[in-house]
Amino acid sequence: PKDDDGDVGVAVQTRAKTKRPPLYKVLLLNDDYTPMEFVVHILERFFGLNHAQAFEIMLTVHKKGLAVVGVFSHEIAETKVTQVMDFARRHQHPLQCTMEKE
Ligand code: TYC
Repeated sequence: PKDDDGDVGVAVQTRAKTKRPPLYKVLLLNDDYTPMEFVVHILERFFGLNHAQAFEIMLTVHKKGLAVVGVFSHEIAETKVTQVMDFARRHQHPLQCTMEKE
């Protein structure tokens, strides 16, 4: 149709927003009962850390109360939390692992 309304057309180019999926921090919490070696084992087994890295993060949790173990997509973070919580429960340790949006 003919554009005779007298307005001044302005073509607005908008940038296509490329939405990155939100990331989630997986946190390990300290407690007084879970053995240090058990925590180190979990960090090696479920987070692919070498022994030195695992020991370092375990000590950080022990001293500071918690630490970020890794940052993942929602689905991967949920899987890690479930794996840690199931493994801890099976061994009757009170270890707590949670996730939070970054
Ligand atoms: N505080 C525990 C102890 O002294 C060790 C520990 C470290 C427990 C990290 C939990 O996420 C944890 N045996």
